[in-house]
Amino acid sequence: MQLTTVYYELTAAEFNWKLSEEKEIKAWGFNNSLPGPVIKAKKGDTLIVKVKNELPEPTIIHWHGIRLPASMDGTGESQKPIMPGEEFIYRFELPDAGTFWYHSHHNETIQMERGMYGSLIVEDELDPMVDEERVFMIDDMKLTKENDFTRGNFFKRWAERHDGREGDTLLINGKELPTINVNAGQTERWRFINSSSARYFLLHLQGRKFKIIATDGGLIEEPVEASRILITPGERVDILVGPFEEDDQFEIESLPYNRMTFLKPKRQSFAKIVVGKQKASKASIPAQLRKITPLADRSMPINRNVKLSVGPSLKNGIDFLVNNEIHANDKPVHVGELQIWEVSNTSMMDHPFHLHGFFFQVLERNGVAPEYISWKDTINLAPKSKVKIAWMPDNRPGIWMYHCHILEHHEAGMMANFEVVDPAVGELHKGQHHHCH
Ligand SMILES: [Cu+2]
Repeated sequence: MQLTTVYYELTAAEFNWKLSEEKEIKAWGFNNSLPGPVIKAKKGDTLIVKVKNELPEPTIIHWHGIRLPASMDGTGESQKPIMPGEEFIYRFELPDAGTFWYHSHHNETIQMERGMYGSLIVEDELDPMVDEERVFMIDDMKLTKENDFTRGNFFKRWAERHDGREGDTLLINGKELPTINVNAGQTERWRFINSSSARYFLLHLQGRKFKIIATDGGLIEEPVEASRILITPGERVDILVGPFEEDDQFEIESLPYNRMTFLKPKRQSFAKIVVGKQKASKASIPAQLRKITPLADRSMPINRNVKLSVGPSLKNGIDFLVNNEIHANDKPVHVGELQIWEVSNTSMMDHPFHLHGFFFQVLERNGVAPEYISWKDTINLAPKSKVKIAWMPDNRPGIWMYHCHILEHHEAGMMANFEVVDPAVGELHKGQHHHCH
């Protein structure tokens, strides 16, 4: 396969965006589009993205799910914010195929709510042949009557900090309840990305069966038939749908999911699908999509505990904690040393745990092996639950992080930084330092 360099320019700015005929907002986003442009490349390509900041405040872009060098991860720990009027060039290889995304990682509760995200699709020769591919970025906005983002009084802000910000303006690809036309007789690949601040999206096609074929880190081993699947903030799921019958109509909806907040779970519609004329299919879906080698055995001992909790706080009323700290620093890990972590949630609400820069495999959830093996970077933790995960720190030393992907919880402290250390390089630095003196 020919490896190439793929170049994009993203300009972050404020612009007017129509969510529907009635609703227009002052969006913040990329290239005057919400979501930003779909970035497309092939596995193994080098991606170069020049980001220009024309917003009135600094920003940083995170490449969610990409196994890139720490210096390109786009967090406040790995780079200086891109100031208004400035540019930054991100450059990294794309080692994995799959459904990824980019989004602001600076003042996220404001910048992402206003639309600073887009998809990054990495294709592969292994991808099953389908008739059509679509990317669906799920979001919601909490807007005032004037269609702005004002946050409201102290109590509303407190509830938002506790629950995460959810609104009644439901979006697929930046549009409110769009109609999507498809053809009968076709097999399509739909790539779902949950880019909302806090909304749990329990995907349902009004009962129509679909096949799950990929998670955060690309294809799973075999298609898995389902009629619903939970996609939490940050997660991605690719499904195969169809073939549908001519004149069929249904909605892409989210079933009620109770994540134990003040907000009441509801069944909600995101888009309307209208099936048109029959078309011949060229789809070819192998029984085995790929092979995934297990990283670890279920019985291997845990070498780190990460506890997510919610506790009272004198200063903030309530704190969102990692190992009893807000904005925590966790111990370093060494390159090449297999990590077996137990992530537990001792709180009474759900949290989606996201690890930057590395994929993990779930070994157990509450002591039970998962239904199928997959690569993940974001995983939900229901109240009073735990997952045992395995991941391998490869040779990409630097400062990394993990956090709850409910943006308000992240902001309120449910995050930790940790260093990936290459012991050999560490030694080398010491030697050089000594030599200088
Ligand atoms: Cu959380």
